[in-house]
Amino acid sequence: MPVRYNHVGYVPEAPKIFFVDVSDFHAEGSFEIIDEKGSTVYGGSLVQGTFGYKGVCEYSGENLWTGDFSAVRSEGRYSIRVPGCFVQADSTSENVNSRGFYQTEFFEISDSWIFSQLQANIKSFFYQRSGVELPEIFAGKWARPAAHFDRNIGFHKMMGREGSWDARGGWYDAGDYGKYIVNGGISVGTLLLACLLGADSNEKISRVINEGGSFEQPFSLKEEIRFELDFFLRMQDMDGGVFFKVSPEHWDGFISPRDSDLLQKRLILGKSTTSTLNFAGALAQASVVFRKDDSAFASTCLEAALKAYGWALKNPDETWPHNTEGSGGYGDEHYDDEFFWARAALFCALNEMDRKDSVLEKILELLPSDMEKNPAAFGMDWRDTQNMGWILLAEQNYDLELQNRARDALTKVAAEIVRLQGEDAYGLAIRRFIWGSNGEASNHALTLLVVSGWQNELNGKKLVDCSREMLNFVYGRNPVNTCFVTGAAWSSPRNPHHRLSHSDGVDDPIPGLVVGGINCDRQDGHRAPHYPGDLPGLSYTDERCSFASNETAINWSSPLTAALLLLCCR
Ligand code: 9MR
Repeated sequence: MPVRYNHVGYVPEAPKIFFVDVSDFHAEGSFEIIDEKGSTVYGGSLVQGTFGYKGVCEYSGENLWTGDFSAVRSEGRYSIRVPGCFVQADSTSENVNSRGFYQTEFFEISDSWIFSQLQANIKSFFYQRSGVELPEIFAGKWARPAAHFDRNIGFHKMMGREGSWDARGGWYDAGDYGKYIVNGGISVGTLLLACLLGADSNEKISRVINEGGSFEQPFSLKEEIRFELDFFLRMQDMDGGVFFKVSPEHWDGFISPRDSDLLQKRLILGKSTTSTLNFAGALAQASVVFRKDDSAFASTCLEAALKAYGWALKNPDETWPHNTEGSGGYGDEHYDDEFFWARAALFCALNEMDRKDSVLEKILELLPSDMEKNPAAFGMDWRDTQNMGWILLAEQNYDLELQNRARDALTKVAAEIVRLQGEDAYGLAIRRFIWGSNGEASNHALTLLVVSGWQNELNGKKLVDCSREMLNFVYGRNPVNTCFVTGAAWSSPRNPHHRLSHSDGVDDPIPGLVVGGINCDRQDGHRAPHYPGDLPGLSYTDERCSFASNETAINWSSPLTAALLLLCCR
């Protein structure tokens, strides 16, 4: 199928760009926008190349031309028609009629789709809740009974520790039933950042952050975050260190949580510098976000964060549990970036609580060298967390020198993202598609949106527009013609590598989940997935076995949630 567009929609006042692959498709050079009644509302010409890119895309083999219908601003449902095609590769497509034009499925032009997607994303965290019942009134056909209580679980033998622990609650990490602090930390930290930045923007967003109770959004974003934080607090050991993960003894099959309970023991594994610092960073952020609503909870979070930080200072290189028998590794032996995040978050929290003590003094002393050691990146993930440090420092007002330095570094990063976007056929700043490329693209969008907040209007708008182009990729304008969010469009994944979706007896997968997407490393090759071609950009398949391209994960949903939320603040 030769037309590449956002399958969900475009926003009225934003640029609206699609691409046509002319390699096996002889476009005549024109296109039309058709409304739901079948009338042509706009006609335009295709222009060779995309953004700054001309020629054959090296990772997809496509020769893309651009159609721009930014002039269409009325809300409604539309499709794109490209006349004059002789389709070779796809001649059986129902979308190609006898007159030889290609017409896409319908998509929206509206202000509301971003908001609906935001709600769907937030709700996807609700669906990932472990240990609690999901009642039908909120979960609809995906209702499920409580399971995986994790109230009284033992420690893996590698820990040499007797007894049991209460590790209930929290979100499942991904398509598996593990609960991991490292990845939970960056995910909840990203959502907390969204709360921080969106706090005073507008009434609609304030409701998303503070009010739940509807089918669309059972819990406010803060309540959803708190569900994870309560689990985090349980994962802190007496000495301040934080356990690494809760894992089944062996990998679960595609069975329900209840069946998993019947078949498997669940265990606590490890206590590392990374898990303890991710905890410290996230909990310190939480103390700021929850201060006004619940000062007692905020203090609990801050005390727990300080205790964790203290443990990490004494144990600065405690490694991850090298065990992947029943859960993912999340192995990382580089700790500077986690220290930076934790210190930046604690710096903000201690100032916020007016605790100008010796810990704060010491942190202030160390932050400049943290900045030195951890240059700002395009985005953050479970392994490289320094951007959380940079963003938190850029957004605080307690130390203007640090603020300036952070803003300056991130502004340069944003300029580089924009420059690279101009060189890529699909407008991405990604130069190699790795595991979770949709998370990466969403993180790039998030960085641009954050930086746009302190630019003048013109520069700010440019960054916002660039961020939209990255989301266009996630929502369908990509070489595999797929909207990577479940339930969002006609092309959304039907068979994600997601145990909850495959064990609930419901045909439709749980909605609002982001799959990893194109991943040229194809680590699932031994499962024989049917990738549509050999080129790196074709490394995605909507098959359950493809854990390397079609698994969902909370750390890919969270930057998308944050980016959508910030777009709604505009
Ligand atoms: O997202 C993780 C990716 O960056 C790693 O390369 C990959 C292999 O270690 O693991 C991914 O995370 C998976 C985790 O290990 C287990 N739960 C599912 C996660 C998403 O695929």
